Amino acid sequence: MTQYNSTNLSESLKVYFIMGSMNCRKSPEEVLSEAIAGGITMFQFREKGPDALTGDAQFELARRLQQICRLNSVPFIVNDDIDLAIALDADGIHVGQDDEPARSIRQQIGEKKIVGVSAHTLEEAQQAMADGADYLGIGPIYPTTSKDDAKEVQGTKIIEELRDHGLTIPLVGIGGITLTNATPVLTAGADGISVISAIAAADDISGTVKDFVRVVRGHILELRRLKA
Ligand code: TZP
Ligand code: MG
Repeated sequence: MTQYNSTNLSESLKVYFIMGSMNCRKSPEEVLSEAIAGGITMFQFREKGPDALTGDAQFELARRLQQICRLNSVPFIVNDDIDLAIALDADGIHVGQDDEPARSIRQQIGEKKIVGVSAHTLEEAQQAMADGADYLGIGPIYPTTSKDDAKEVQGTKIIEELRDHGLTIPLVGIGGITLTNATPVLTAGADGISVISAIAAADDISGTVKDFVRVVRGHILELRRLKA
């Protein structure tokens, strides 16, 4: 079984695609396959909101998407639902501040799985780390229409603040991230970006992901150049 550590997790977070059926304009299987062809580094199944599938339909879709991820060695993360994550033997789970506490999630899912936690303040970030989070999702960085109950827009400052306080845990920015505003998220100190609509709703999904990969790799090269 793959063992996750902060180095390979940082790599997996580079272009982290999140979606459920309600985010897709064609079949979720097609959307995911095209996103994988473009080079996404991790996937989160987030089936949420009034139009979300439930019950068996949700379970079967999750299983099909997990299968696509497995065939392509892309880590498969489940949003919120610990029972689904355990039933599927998913690679990990992502929870928010209103979900079951991360400490209890970690106890149920075990040490070998990835646990991601959404945090909006330094205190929430420190608590998540104390509870056993492997990575943090920070946002919304920019305005988003993909989350009904999104908190106030934070900008990239919150990421800088976390890094200034010495937090080295892998983290991604989330919320309204596009090809044109992704670089400041990375410059602020994020390991990667997580994206729903800019990928799921793109006309050319694989081409858009390739462009995101290029932006992230370009930033890494720039960091190396500055350090040299
Ligand atoms: N959490 C904070 S913002 C957000 C989530 C799940 C939605 C991000 O979606 P998009 O379409 O990339 O703005
Ligand atoms: Mg949640």
